[in-house]
Amino acid sequence: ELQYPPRLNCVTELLSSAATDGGRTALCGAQGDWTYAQLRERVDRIAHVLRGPLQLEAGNRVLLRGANTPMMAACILAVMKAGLIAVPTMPLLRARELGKIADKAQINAVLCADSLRAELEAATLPEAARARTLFFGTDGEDALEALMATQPPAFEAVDTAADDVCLISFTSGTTGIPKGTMHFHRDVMVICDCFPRSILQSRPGDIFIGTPPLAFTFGLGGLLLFPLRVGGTAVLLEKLTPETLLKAIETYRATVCFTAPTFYRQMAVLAPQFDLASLQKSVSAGEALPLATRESWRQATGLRMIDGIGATELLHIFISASGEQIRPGATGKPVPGYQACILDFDGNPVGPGVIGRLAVKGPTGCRYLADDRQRDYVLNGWNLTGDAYEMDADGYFYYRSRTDDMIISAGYNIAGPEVEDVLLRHPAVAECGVIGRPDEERGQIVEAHVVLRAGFAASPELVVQLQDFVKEQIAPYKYPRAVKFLKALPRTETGKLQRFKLRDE
Ligand code: 3SK
Repeated sequence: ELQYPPRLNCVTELLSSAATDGGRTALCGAQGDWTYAQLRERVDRIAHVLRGPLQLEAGNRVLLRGANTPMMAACILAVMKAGLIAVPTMPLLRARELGKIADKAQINAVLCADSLRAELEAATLPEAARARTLFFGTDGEDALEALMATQPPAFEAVDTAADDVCLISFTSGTTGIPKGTMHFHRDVMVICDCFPRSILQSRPGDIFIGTPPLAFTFGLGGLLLFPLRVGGTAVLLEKLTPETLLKAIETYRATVCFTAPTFYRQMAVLAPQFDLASLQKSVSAGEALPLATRESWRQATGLRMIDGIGATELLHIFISASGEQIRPGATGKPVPGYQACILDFDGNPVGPGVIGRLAVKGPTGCRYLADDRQRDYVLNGWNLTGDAYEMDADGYFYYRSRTDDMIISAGYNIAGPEVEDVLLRHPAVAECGVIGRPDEERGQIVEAHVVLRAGFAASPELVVQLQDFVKEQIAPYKYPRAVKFLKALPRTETGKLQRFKLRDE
């Protein structure tokens, strides 16, 4: 049972848990480790800066910019502890995109890593927020650290209601038009008490590591909130590659890894060069996990991947499975606390074996900030995630495609990810994205966009080989009639394939 008091500040809960004695390591970063006592003190000093020198008031919104570092984590927590609303933004966003978010979220202040200063300075921000902008990782006159040093080391958390907004998380989804999703203090606790307890079974000794940015709720949960909730340790590193992530797992003796299938695919190839004995759990989310990737990761590490589907709108993962419950090919079952079903396009539930729209209900849900798209996302209390799924008779959910990614070719329904999964098994294919291309004769044809592994070159012969390879393994009508070779696939910062960009080519 998830029950929280009506007055609740999530940061008080996360940082004062009995499990977190002050001497334990809370965060590790490239510049060193922070104990829980050090984290609490830094959070408190930042909270004082926000409410003192910056004169922010309860409910004000603070734009946050930074890569995954302990200081970025402390800023997010401080904003919430001070009764303000955190608006974390993806590090790679450009000035134009930042300006849109700042405007939509009506921000009142900014805390920004000095390394991201140039793009922030080029963005159009409300005047009052510009005047209340501080940078961290610098000793200039607008340095956050300098002001922190002048503030008291302890801050009493602002007495917030459980359903006060503490986070506005932006998602561009795969379409590119950003939406702000609002989350309460209670929602933060809910996600810490659902997936990590029932699926991950996190423990105080766990050391969490991974790639998703803290500005993406997948990363915020997996690499900050979940570790703190159990008194564990979070390793926050910037600019990780598959190779440096493997190295970091070895160095920090990480036990839990959060990243996306693209990373696991490349890590599986390199894994034998590293000592990964500490690793016990590997969580994949952010996009669909191809069976081929699940298998190669298991072969390389012996670990069964914990797949999951989440959404920025619902804050974190709501369908998943671990251990003996894992059924290869399926994402899993609703995480305890959530319900899921499949609806047809008229909104009626369909039974097992029928592909339809995934609908989810639970303790978190979509609340867009001033956005008409709320009407499309929530139907009779069910959140429509935009994914086409199928459920089996045992209640397992199988990803088929995004609802608008289903390819209909000569009357056949073809799920692009199924074709991608086959192509990924071909030795020449490193990455691929499959879309439907309009076609006069067939309505649509299957078109594959392929990134080749090193040592393979594009050729008409290879196209035929790939087509035959698909025809041998799945129904021949699913083979890609068109194959294009690319150097890289267009992806969002969170790793999701931007199929609309492939379609627009
Ligand atoms: O995109 C996802 O699948 C996801 C997973 C976990 C948390 C948040 C998101 C958006």
